[in-house]
Amino acid sequence: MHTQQSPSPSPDRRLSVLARHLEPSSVAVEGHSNHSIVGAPTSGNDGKQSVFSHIVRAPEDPILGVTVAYNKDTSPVKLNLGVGAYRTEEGKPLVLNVVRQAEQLLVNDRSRIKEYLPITGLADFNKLSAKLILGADSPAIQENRVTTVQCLSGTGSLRVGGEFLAQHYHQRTIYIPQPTWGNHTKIFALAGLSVKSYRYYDPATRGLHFQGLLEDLGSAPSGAIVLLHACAHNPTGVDPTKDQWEQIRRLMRSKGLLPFFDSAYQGFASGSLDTDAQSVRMFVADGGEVLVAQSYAKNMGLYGERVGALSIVCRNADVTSRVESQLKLVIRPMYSNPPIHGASIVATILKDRNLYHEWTLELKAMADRIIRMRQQLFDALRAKGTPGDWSHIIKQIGMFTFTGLNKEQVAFMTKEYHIYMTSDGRISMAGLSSRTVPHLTDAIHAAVTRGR
Ligand code: PGU
Repeated sequence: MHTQQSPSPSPDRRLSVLARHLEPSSVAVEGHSNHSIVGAPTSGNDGKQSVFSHIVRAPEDPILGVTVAYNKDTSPVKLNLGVGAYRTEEGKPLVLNVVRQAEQLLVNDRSRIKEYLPITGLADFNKLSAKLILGADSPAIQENRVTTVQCLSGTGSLRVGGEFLAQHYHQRTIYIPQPTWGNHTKIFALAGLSVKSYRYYDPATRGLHFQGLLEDLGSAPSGAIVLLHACAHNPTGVDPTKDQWEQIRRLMRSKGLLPFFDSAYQGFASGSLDTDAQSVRMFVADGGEVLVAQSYAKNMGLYGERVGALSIVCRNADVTSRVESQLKLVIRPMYSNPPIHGASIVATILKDRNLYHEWTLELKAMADRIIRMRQQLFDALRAKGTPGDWSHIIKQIGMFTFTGLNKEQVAFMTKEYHIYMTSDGRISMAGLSSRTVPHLTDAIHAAVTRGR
């Protein structure tokens, strides 16, 4: 056994230990006798079957699997409209200018260290994230009624919130919209909640099924949790109007339903951070309790940095601090504490007036490019005389258009035109550019006129 005083093994000895491990005839490990390991079911050289041989191959993820298939395609005209990730007019991923600037500041700051963050994450980041979604002058923040914990992007924030509710909330049923982002069902089911759905989208009108929504939430058991997309509903691109939000709020509060907002696209729907946070702020303004999961994947382009936050707005400061103490117990055995880099980027941008302003301009530019793509695709389909009413392309908002194309039409477009999208007919408008609109138009036209 090594003690702190003992010298580390010489390079030679480490090499010979490594060589012994790699040698097929020997599986002995220092300090262990050979026969305790030879013949164990996990040994690799005894001709026995793998202990995992019963495992069946899992299907690819319905969204991320689209990129896997796209990457395998060698066609020069291939187009990935699957994953919701922003691309420039040249079809390239974008690192925001403000993010580059913030990273430079962080690198230059020699006082920065790499110690563990607290379980709840970077304190500045948490405070600024709560302000971003709830509003700088939010009374809930001033009254210390909000606890915010830094989590692994939107997904991690939803999962931590789900685990917390499954452990501590009396009503373990969550209602999610039909349809919704595919991962919601799995996140909440695995967190230990029972997942039910409420009507949201009406394929006939390609709009909100408002009546169905009110009926389904109206008959949900008192206290049930309701997952709401704060803005830019994924995959439909259909959001309630302000009036409709107000009716939803009143119904939910009258029945004691607990709102859990998923805010993955703040700033992407309208181009304004405040406008896109309106739904959340309406629910917080009435003094009631709310959960919000925030993601910086899209609006700061920090996808792979995995930066997000879970905020829980409670009735009073005392409950809030007890809730936070329990959130720490949820997080600690999952991943101990969150990573420091991405949250530092966000905090640097949010606390600097100039960087913040520049961010809002870059965000608006991304949102505007998506809106231009909507108009261009709509115009191109009209010009081509493609059968159908395509006005939903310009009416829907956010990253996606829910085209109405069916599974077979999607498969046809992938096979014949190398255009990749999720099988529900959702296309990421952020993946489109003026250059690729004609190709997509041809494909949609061919798909809908096939067999006519
Ligand atoms: N919530 C919604 C509504 C989302 O659309 C997404 C991402 C998330 C949460 C999670 O995002 P984080 O990256 O964890 O912050 N949806 C995208 C990205 C791909 C995926 O499925 O994760 C999409 O294409 O639907």
